[in-house]
Amino acid sequence: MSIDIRKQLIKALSDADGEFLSGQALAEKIGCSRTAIWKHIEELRKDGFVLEAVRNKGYKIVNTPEDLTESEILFGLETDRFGRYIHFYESVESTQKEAHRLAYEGAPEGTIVVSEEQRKGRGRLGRDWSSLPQRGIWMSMIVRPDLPPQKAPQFTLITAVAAANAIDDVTGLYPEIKWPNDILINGKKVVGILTELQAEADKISSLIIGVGMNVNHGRDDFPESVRKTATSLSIEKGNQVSRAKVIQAFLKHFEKYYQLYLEKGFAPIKILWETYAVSIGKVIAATTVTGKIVGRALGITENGVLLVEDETGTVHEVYSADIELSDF
Ligand code: BTX
Repeated sequence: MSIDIRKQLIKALSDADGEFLSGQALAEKIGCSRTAIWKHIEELRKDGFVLEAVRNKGYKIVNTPEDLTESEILFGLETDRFGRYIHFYESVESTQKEAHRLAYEGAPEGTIVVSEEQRKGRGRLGRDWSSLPQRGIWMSMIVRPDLPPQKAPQFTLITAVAAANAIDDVTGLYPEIKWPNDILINGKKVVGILTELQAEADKISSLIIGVGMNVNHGRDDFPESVRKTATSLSIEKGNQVSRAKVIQAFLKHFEKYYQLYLEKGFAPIKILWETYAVSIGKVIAATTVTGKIVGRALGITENGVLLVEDETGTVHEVYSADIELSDF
């Protein structure tokens, strides 16, 4: 409902073509209270709209948040390969789906697919990923390492380190990684990572790594189901964040860590990962496909597998799970 008001408000203000519209006129037009208008105006400001308000005249939009474009991503990009081939869309079902198709067709390593909106963004295990237009980074990357498929999960961790590092660089915020694929700020999810595989026999043919990052969402932008657990960079930072800059920083760090991994293996990535890890040393509940393990997270192995020690002292190797951090 409130997202609707917001949309109508933006439409009314842009249709006004630079003329002022009073709070009363807007309230009547949209069919809501003047307080609601005022609240949404404040939300728009937080999201980077520059609005002028004049007593007895009303409001007008002076400037809108920057759109994400291919040239914005390329301008200032410091990588050699990653992000050099960009497939940019206004709206797709899922950037993963597009990247899979491109990978089958032979797209080179470093190709990225970015969309302003995903109509059916996906998480792990068939879950949904909310991907509102213009608010976030909805991106998939094609990576073609010459490695066996068992190594694929390590790429989720390399990606998490690169994303955490990019957030840290661009915003100065303090991101934490929750094994294996979530990045949290102040305990709330800001990034989700989805690593999918195309393999032939015992060799990776390509990895499709999806990164979903909430960047310029206001609180009301999230669907009710995740409003309490999700956050965005702009909510945490208190101002608009350039999506292009975050993408550039992410690609730069990913390229660097990927190279490091190819040269030195997982050990240096593990150290970097641990510096951002939130779950290590804590009591957690890991829900796997076979059941729930409650215990202390000891750390990750050289392969990126999570080690959890239960109360009997048995150490479990967890390859894939949903983790709850709690005070059990
Ligand atoms: P996940 O399975 O770990 O998390 C999915 C869960 O996260 C959902 O069930 C929901 O509870 C919550 N959630 C949904 N949307 C959001 C959001 N915007 N912010 C915070 N929490 C949310 C995580 O899966 C992997 C997500 C990858 C998304 C990228 S976007 C680009 C690429 N294309 C695509 O379709 N998926 C990937």
